[in-house]
Amino acid sequence: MFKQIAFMNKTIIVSNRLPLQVSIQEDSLEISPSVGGLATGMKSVHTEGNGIWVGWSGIPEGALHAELSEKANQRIREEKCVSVPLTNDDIEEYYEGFSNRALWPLFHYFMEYTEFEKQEWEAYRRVNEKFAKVVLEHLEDGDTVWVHDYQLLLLPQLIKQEKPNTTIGFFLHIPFPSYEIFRTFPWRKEMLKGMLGADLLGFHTYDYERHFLSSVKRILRLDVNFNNISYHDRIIKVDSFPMGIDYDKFYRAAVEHNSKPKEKSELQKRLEEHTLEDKKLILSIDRMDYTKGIPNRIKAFEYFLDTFPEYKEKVRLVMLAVPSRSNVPQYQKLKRETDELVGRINGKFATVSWTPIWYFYRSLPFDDLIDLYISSDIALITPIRDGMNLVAKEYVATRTKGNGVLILSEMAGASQEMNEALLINPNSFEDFANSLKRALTMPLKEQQKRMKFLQKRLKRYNVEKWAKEFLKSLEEAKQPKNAFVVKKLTSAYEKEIVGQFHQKKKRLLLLDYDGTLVGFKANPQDAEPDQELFDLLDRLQSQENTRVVLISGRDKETFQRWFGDKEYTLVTDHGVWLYQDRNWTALERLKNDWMESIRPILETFVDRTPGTFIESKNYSLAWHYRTADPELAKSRTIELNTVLTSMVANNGLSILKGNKVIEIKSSNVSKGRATNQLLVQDDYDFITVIGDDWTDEYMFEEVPNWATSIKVGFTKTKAKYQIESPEKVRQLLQKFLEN
Ligand code: ADQ
Repeated sequence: MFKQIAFMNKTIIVSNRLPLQVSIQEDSLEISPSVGGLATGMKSVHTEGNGIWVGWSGIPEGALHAELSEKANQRIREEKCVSVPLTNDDIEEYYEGFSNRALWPLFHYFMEYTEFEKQEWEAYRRVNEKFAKVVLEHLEDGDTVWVHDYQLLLLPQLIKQEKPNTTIGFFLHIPFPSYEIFRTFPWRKEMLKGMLGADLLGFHTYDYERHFLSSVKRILRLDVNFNNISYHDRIIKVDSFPMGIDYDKFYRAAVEHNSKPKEKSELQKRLEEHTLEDKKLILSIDRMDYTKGIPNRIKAFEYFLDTFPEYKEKVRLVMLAVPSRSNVPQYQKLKRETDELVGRINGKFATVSWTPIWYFYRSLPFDDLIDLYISSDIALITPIRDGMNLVAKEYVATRTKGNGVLILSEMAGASQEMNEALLINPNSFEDFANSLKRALTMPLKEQQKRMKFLQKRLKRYNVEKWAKEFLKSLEEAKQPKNAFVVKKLTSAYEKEIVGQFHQKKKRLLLLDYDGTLVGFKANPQDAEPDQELFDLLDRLQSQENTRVVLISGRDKETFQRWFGDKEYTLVTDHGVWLYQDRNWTALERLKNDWMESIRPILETFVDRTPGTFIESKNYSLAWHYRTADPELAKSRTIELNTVLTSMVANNGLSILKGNKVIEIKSSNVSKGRATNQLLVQDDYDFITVIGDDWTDEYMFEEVPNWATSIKVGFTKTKAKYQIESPEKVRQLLQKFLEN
């Protein structure tokens, strides 16, 4: 039974490019699976059951005539792939434009390269919608979707809004920048909301995860609990999964190359000559990208040769750069700069028998790559910023004899788990030169010891394990075991409540004000009732046998000003005052002399916490922190709580933690006590109580079992039902008026 279900549900992988290479020669078509790290890692996920991969094939729409295009799609489908049709304009604006001229530089902290073009943003949205359309066409109930990378940040939400029950995972392969960088992005809210369509968001490192959560807290002002985000009625999990490589593949290839004499390629012959010359070989491999720090590395190598001239003619830097995004101007500039630098340094140091830098600007076949890895004494991987960096890991996997030294930039995600490498700050030439010297003189024993640790870790947490761990975590995110169950007010329940309202003869509506009938404002005085609300409440009150009660923590003066000429009953100051038949009476007799000792304490917190303020009411003091920095506010609330706890107990006071507010008031006042006093005034046969705050839980507790209690928001509650927002509350109340 279980097996059958597991087989029926599939996983849909989505990435910008399909894991295929399509090449067309005249009228013939060749499709071969690509061998990249992601394709390998996802292999078992992709081939299992009826899983599919959705992405762009690499061929723009209209590039092939109809017959060949159909043939290509057919072949793509045979590989269990589905292609998303993209036009040349799409590629230019969404991929080369927005993805690679806005997101890529911004997320890698290259602000000076970042271009925010509205038209490209719109293309990005449009193409994400194209991806969503294709995914939705293939999506069935119970399927899981795993979206990859920065080209598709809006996709999770686009899928979620159409199919809320789909389990969606998202993994970002590049860094997530700190809030200070991300906040400069003009469409930051839309972007975060797009990502939050996922149930699990994965990053390479804990730092990226932390940065993301910080932006979510500050920009969307959502509640974050450890690594869980509360968003509407969902809990979204965020975690780090450092991507690995196909370790065995690299290890095996290296063993083979070391043992079997084979026909030698040009490259291998050169490498062998080099070994005979007894020079140490330093290797660097990257995509030609400004994040990889190529010019910087060349300059640092020059600094090394200047500082330690004894290494002239003794070392050689083999630098392999794979052509990449060569249509984007910054990449063309980088290429020119690299060519010039290599020329200049070689010109400066070369002798008749030695050139310090061998530079290749091309992609190499896998076998040649392995040859390079195994022939190099040192790998010099020094990006300025890099999400992970798989080259560093591949180098380690090919060191089957345990020798070799990895010099790795601290700015690569990989450095977090590769402590045994020589980690450097790539911006420090001293650090560079000293580490190179250290690597060149490192005793074999030490090299082997370090390699052993690195290899052990990489072998265990390989790319397949990475994919499995992510999916396991996604499965858990789908059914959070310990999370409470949201009791959402469905339309069926709503109908039932409205039906009852019309049947019953003595009706009581107990309504909290802030956060229930009106949304929160930065300043409480701005949350005035609007005309629509007055009309709604007036009409409810004028229904026969209906009593509307507004019950709030607000002070009597404010409510008098807003509602003094209305027929509704008012309860203010959390239950101190009652306004009934246009008359105020005190429900509790209270002292407020304690305020003079508490106020100065709150003032010191206001001074030290920008964005917070004190609201003084007749019987309570409230410290509001809605607009403060969420992290600072969190630590201040803990601090304030500790300070106050020792003071309040002896004064008969209690501390209420509300929605972004801490309130100190007399212990024998509560909305619950006030509710009780109202309930005994009449023989009600219909009661509905609605509130959003922790203090409203006292009302939910006091009403009889048969009453309807509704909590606004999806946090834990004693109420019977939960509803999304004040807008939804108003819609419900409106239904009481419709026959
Ligand atoms: P990339 O920026 O592409 O990936 P990286 O992780 O180093 O960077 O992967 C490069 C891949 O290309 C390696 O697998 C390497 O073997 C291969 N390669 C490099 N030079 C080659 C050549 N000349 N010929 C053939 N193959 C070559 C993005 C992020 C990274 C993140 C990965 C995976 O920028 O930070 O590690 O995704 O999440």
